[in-house]
Amino acid sequence: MASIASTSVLFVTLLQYFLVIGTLNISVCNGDHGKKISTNNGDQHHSSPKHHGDKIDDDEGDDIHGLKMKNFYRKSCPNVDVEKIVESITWKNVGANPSLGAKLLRIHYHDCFVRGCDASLLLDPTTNEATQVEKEARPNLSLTGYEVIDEIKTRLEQECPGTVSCADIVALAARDGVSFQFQKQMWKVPLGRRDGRVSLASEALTDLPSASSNFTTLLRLFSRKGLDKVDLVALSGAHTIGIAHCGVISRRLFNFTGKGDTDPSIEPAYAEILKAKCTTNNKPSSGNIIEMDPNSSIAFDNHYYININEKKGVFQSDAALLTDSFSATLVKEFENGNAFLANFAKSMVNMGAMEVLTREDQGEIRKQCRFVN
Ligand code: HEM
Ligand SMILES: *[C@@H]1O[C@H](CO)[C@@H](O)[C@H](O)[C@H]1NC(C)=O
Ligand SMILES: *[C@@H]1O[C@H](CO)[C@@H](O)[C@H](O)[C@H]1NC(C)=O
Ligand SMILES: *[C@@H]1O[C@H](CO)[C@@H](O)[C@H](O)[C@H]1NC(C)=O
Ligand SMILES: CC(=O)N[C@H]1CO[C@H](CO)[C@@H](O)[C@@H]1O
Repeated sequence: MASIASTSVLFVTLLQYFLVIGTLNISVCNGDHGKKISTNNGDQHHSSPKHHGDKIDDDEGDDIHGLKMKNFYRKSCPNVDVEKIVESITWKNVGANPSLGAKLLRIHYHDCFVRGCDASLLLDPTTNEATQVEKEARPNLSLTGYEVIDEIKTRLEQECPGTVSCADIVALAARDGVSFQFQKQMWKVPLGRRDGRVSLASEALTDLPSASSNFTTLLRLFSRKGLDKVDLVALSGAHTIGIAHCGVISRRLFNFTGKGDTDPSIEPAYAEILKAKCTTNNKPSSGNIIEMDPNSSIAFDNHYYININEKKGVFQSDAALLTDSFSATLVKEFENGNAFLANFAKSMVNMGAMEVLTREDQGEIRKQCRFVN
């Protein structure tokens, strides 16, 4: 299994290489990092294909999937610093409630994996809807943080009505939520996403991996979206912040093979800590919560990888990163905080460009993030 997967990753990497050489101007799905990993902090410039036109125009940053690296809203929303507004509202909220950073990051991930980063996740169910929307899908029920997106949107509608998409706001707020603790932007967010008009719960169930996914399944679901093994390992590092509900791991802790047992791949003493936290009155209690990265669930750092190597990954999907040899090498590599942050930044740009709507004839700019126009 693993060797088929790595062969296909290599193949995709080679294919991209020839595309870039061939046309010099094609945006590739996942940057150029392929099997290389970056060790310099935060610099993702060398990862995006450069323009080779002879005109020099600062409106034209590097493009990725039709998104603009620079100045996307400069003409449509003149004299307004869109990014600054998103940042200040996000930082105000995250400053008051540090757990929101994780919520905003997870919203962006869920949005992007289902129909691309088009804010479809934000749509509320309407009364005459026959089918459920993404928000109602089981994996999404514990997402919150939508109010922060609404606050940003309301403010931007006052500044420049009908201009800044909810999908761009989600991508920026995810970056700014993570960036708050560093007090600087941890990566550049290419802009120009448009908002989708469709949201289906059924797609959230098929496109999002589950906490019990094995490596083959994780890689299959990431590859389908144009993300590779480096992206998978780097983005999983998002679990360095935030919480999980005990319900998600109760089988793993209390009934792994149906015989009242615990997943033997969890370090035994840590398994006891988790079981204690996930129990109330001597009974498994699925509503309890645990920190994903014990004692460090607010700090965006390399602890996730140290935990995994100590067999203290919370989900099977986290532990699974050790079951593929290349992935296991990366887990070791990302114990270095700078290597992690640099690769996380790149992979967030890749994830944020998945299946985006960018042409005028695609999607719309919503007036309210919870409803289509
Ligand atoms: C690799 C496959 C992934 C799986 C199977 C997975 C699964 C989960 C699950 C089950 C939870 C717990 C939700 C709860 O109980 O409330 C969670 C939380 C979280 N996930 Fe993931 N996730 C994955 C990848 C990602 C990615 C790529 C990101 C972002 C880049 C991300 C960001 C987060 C964050 C920040 C939280 C904490 C949310 C909070 O504190 O409320 N996850 N994830
Ligand atoms: C991974 O999980 C899938 C889906 O549950 C299953 O079909 C497959 O056999 C598993 N692969 C391995 C290597 O365990
Ligand atoms: C454990 O799993 C088995 C098999 O799925 C099931 O029959 C049993 O009821 C479960 N036990 C508990 C306590 O949930
Ligand atoms: C977290 O902190 C508590 C209290 O300081 C300590 O007892 C516990 O061992 C720590 N947990 C981990 C996993 O480091
Ligand atoms: C509140 C709630 O129902 N949360 C569910 C979210 O999804 C996970 C896994 O898909 C369930 O185990 C939770 O119970």
